[in-house]
Amino acid sequence: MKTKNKGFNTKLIHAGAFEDEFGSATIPIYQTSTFKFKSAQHGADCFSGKSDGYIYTRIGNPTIRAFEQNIAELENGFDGIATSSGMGAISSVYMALLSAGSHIISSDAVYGPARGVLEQDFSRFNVEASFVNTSNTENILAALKPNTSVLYIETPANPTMEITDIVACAKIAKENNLVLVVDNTFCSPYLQKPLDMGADIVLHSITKFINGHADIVGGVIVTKDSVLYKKIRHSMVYMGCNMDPTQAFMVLRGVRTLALRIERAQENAMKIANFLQSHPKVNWIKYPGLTTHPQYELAKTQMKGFGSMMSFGLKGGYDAGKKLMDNVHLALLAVSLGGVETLIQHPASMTHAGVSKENKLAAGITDDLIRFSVGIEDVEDIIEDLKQGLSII
Ligand code: LCS
Repeated sequence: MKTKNKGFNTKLIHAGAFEDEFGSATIPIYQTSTFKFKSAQHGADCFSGKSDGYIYTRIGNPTIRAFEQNIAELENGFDGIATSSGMGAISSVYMALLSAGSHIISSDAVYGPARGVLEQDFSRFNVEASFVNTSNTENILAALKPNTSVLYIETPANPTMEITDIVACAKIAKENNLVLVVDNTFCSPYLQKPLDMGADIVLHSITKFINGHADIVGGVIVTKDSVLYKKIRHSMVYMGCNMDPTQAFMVLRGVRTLALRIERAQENAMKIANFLQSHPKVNWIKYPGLTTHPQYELAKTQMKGFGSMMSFGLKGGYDAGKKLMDNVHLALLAVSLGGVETLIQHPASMTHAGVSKENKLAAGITDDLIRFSVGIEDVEDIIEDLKQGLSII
């Protein structure tokens, strides 16, 4: 069913719907590596593009295609490219857009490996990267070089919760002939639609909110047009960053409840943020829904809601944080985020351990920063868990 003019919840359920001869209500898992051609001519037509039949699962597969079409409609984009992981999506985009001698400007507080792959790997191919605090767009203008071709932002950023103005970035990108890429993992298209705000490419770790159940790793890219789509699909297919049909089936199941899960989690998050903000042992807290967040006004305009991610520091610094992490019993001490279960982790020693200490500090990833991903449990139980954990410190 085409759902282009339908509401978001209808799109969640019906976009990318699939018809088969049995009238299956859900999309079957086409767990096959290859597809039989009807004839030699049909095979040749599939390869030349005259026929749109499936060839080989790294190139395309009906279950994966259903997810790609679903997410493209959710993001109001041209088309989707599903990948093995969020890093598969990021690497495919970098590979498609960057060449020897080109320069990329990126938010300094991005998911650690999204920065690490530029610093440690693409640098070997003479790709230059500058990492700046993009929440102040003046820093982007100051970092521009004649060879800058890509502006890459993550908003809210992992784990600092810094928010970058997507509309302002789109204007800079347009004026300077840059491709604007937005990692929308922390929001999902339910809360933020970067393509509608002028971005060229949006990508996700679907491991997080889009799948939402902490049971698969995956990624996706949605482009605003066919030129970028073809370029990135080529990189994804040639580098072998494809999704597997079972991953696609799982995420199609997970995405149906995206709006319900996010509504519930962000309602919980607001209450937890208020609890932490007034707790005597909490030194600082960064949640976009609190007026104390430096970009609270911007969050209100570019996000439909404030989401369920937050970071905070305790008065006792890292040692107190460690004690809290060892003494919460409901929240799982685990990396990842955006699932139905509440998670707690320490970025400096975990997700961002690969970023140098100096770069971590410059990006605001302090040693005392604790990241909290609020789930959909009963909020009283999450607060009770934090309360007893904090009382031990
Ligand atoms: N983008 C963001 C904003 C992320 O948080 C992550 C993973 C990725 C991309 C990469 O996605 P993946 O390849 O893992 O699917 N973030 C993680 C985190 O904060 N903890 O564990 C993984």
